[in-house]
Amino acid sequence: MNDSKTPPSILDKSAVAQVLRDMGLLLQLQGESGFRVRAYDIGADRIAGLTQDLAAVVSEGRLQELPGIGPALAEKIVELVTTGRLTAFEELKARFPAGLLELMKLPDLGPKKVAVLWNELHVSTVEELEAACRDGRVRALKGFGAKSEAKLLEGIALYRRARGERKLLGDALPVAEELLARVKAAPGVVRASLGGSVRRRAETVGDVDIIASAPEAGPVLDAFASAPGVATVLGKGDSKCSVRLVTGDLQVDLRVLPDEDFATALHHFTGSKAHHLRLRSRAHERGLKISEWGVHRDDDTKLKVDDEAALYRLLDMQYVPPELREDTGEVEAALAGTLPQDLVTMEDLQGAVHAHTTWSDGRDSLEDMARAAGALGLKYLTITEHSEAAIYAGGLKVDVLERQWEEIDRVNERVPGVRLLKGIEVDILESGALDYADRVLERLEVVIASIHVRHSLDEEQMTQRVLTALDNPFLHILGHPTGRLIQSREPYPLRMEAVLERAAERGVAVEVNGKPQRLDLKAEHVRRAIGLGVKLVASCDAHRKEDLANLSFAVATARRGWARKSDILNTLSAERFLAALRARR
Ligand code: DGT
Ligand code: CA
Ligand code: CA
Ligand code: ZN
Repeated sequence: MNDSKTPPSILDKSAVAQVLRDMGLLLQLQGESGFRVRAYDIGADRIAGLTQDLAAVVSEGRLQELPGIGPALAEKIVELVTTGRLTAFEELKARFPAGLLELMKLPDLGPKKVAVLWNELHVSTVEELEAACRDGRVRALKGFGAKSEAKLLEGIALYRRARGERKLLGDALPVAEELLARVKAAPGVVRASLGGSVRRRAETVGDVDIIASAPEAGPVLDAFASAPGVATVLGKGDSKCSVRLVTGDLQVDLRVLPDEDFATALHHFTGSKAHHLRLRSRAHERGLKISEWGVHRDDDTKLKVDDEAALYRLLDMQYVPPELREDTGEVEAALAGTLPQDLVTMEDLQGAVHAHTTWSDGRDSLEDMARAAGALGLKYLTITEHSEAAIYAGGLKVDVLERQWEEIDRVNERVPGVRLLKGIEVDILESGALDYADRVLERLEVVIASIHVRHSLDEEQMTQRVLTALDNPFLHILGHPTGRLIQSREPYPLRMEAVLERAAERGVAVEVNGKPQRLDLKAEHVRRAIGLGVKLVASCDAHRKEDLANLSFAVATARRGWARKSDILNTLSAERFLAALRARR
């Protein structure tokens, strides 16, 4: 399939609201109060709470219909949405040290106190405040005391913990790609790429790394530092620049080098460190030295390395794709020549699995989902609503399900080129039985079974529950097998080995769910599943059109688990996909 998706805007609703709030804070720092300050706060609340699409409201000129938004504020919001920046905000920001805005976000600190800290102690960063509290310099100030020093230190710790949280790949990657596009368009840029954990498609990322080559770094760094969506420039040198974005509080590091150093720098800054360590000792054995600065012989002559493939050739090993560079056996395999070279790609997918529509808890209609799938170049989409027991998610009673089949037939006639397959995501009940009778299940083309409730069984009960479900002869695909939600819910206790063995035995496929919070199976389990001969599907778990893009995260996770095209059933045509599902043992 082709990968044509509309680029997300750098400034979403929450980012626009954030700029308005910051604007209010800076005005207060400047000594203003009253109506003008409040207008920004009210505006921020309105935008943050908007249920409609902000870009649409702006383009249709309907901003001023929102209560509390007058002409002056509307003009500023239009500027933000259409250009990604706000001149008035930039000008105001330039009057104060950059760190003051950040200080005002600490618990217990507002504009008044920050103004005192700045005027009296020249404290303008979190680090300087921390030092001032530790030295007991803050307690002497008017409006502060020994107690407030202790409280501020606590607040700093809290703030750092929240900030230190890693971001989901699904949140970071679209923003990273947008910035990468800006870097590529900067003056003189020859090559540019994402690096680091984002390029390796890790589940979560600490920060985003971008590597670019250009004859001169300065203009590229300038363009980057002033890109829309940049909240703070954290540091800028001759060849690198770090910024924090408005969206999601994300840090992005850019490095710019001469083009002859691009390949080795990209390789270095892609990591992982563990993978590098292994390569360095391999290089050492061959009289070579690999570092951030390139590949050198023992006598310090520098070797010409045009691209990453050339680097691996120098080490006399197979090329290792970024997603596999984690030192989990890829180095050994690449040395032995056994690393799979045909990992699954987005282009290999012919269909998308696991989609919900307005018939259960999805946002878009059957027809809209079909058209969106077609626009992505997909040939089929499996419609899998929730089953009856999933009352919380609008689960379908059997007569409603039958009516949906009629509607699917109509949509399939109306929308050429894409076939909706009739499926269900049936709940696995506590007993391991499925939520519909066999005589219902046998009439469906695609049966996914998932656990959605009763997560708190112990490992043995949970394992038995899933094994029982796998024994159902009408089940085709096991959905999000561990139930984890990254950073918010642990996987339920499950003997994965037993589950995967049973899936292999029964010929049940297992889902690689591409929803960024799930990524379930995870890469390690994908690899084990393949080892046991289990077939997989790359799924989007879509609840709206945009979620079809989740497929790319399913593919990334599958690749991280070393999956080839032949391991993923939805690389087949619709007919062959259905035949593969039916081939139960
Ligand atoms: P993250 O940002 O925590 O999700 O993970 P990475 O892998 O993106 O790490 P990051 O951003 O600190 O550094 C990017 C890459 O740069 C990293 O994957 C490997 C390389 N690198 C950074 N620091 C070191 C180091 O001290 N030693 C080595 N060998 N490589 C490093
Ligand atoms: Ca990084
Ligand atoms: Ca970094
Ligand atoms: Zn679902």
